[in-house]
Amino acid sequence: MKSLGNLLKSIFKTKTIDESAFEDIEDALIEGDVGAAAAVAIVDELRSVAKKEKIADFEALKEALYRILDSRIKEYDFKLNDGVNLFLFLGVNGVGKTTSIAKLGKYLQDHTDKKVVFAAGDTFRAAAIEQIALHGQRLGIRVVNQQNGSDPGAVIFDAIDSVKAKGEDVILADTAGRMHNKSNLIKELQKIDKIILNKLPKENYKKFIVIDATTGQNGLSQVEIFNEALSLDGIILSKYDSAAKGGILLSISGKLGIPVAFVGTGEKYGDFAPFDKKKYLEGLLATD
Ligand SMILES: Nc1nc2c(ncn2[C@@H]2O[C@H](COP(=O)(O)OP(=O)(O)O)[C@@H](O)[C@H]2O)c(=O)[nH]1
Ligand SMILES: [Mg+2]
Repeated sequence: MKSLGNLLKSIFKTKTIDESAFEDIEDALIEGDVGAAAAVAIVDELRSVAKKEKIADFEALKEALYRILDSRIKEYDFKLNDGVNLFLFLGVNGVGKTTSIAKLGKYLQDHTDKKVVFAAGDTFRAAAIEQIALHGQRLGIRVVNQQNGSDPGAVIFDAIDSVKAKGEDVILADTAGRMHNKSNLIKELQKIDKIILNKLPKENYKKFIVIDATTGQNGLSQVEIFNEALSLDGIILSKYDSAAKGGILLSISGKLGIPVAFVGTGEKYGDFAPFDKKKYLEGLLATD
């Protein structure tokens, strides 16, 4: 499979800057997982910039494209406030929520002096509670949990109370990505949201959605559903290793304006870093 950069390179090599070049750039963006709607909007903008700036060579056109992509995506400004901070992890089953919680826990251990606690809010499957408990054990992070099938809102409620009582700082709260049906899941999540808002100041509570970079345009509809129900604060892109094309961030961030917070690039705790827009865009447009 060709990267977006390589697709563009082959267009630039064989074409002059004309309408058919713009159409091919649009196709290349769609191929790179940017999504049809975003690709059309990006190329419309590119066309008008090229006209306005009288761009005549592909180097300048690529630079203009970079600027347009840059304006369509935002970095999340990760910071911790005084008092208890809670990050709620959302996303469909299997995208990498629990793994990302473990990675962010490790990241905070390495980069801050804050005390982190995991809340095992995915009570839908017994295995999910065991999985987060195991991460907690490995990392030396306290895990608040109840038995399988218990109310996830109650788990998070307990976590907030105990973290306040112990003077700890950060709660990373897991959720189930699946219920008996979608409207149940959304209702459950909205209940959790209310519980948290009753116990913490709004600015100390952030909602992160995890999306799997390998699922392509599906990611956009996942984010739309969760964002409508809960108004998301940030995106975590998982599995941005291997064959992932990554253009999905441009369709999500461009359409919904949600900033990107972290990127996961493997199964190890250290395969995780704050989203670096420059590095991401350079990677997206890189050629070999
Ligand atoms: N290669 C790779 N695998 C990942 C990454 N994040 C999660 N995974 C794997 O994806 C699978 C599902 O992850 P999990 O955290 O259980 O997903 P959840 O259902 O959303 O909690 C596991 O096998 C993880 O090891 C990543 O960044 N890269
Ligand atoms: Mg999980």
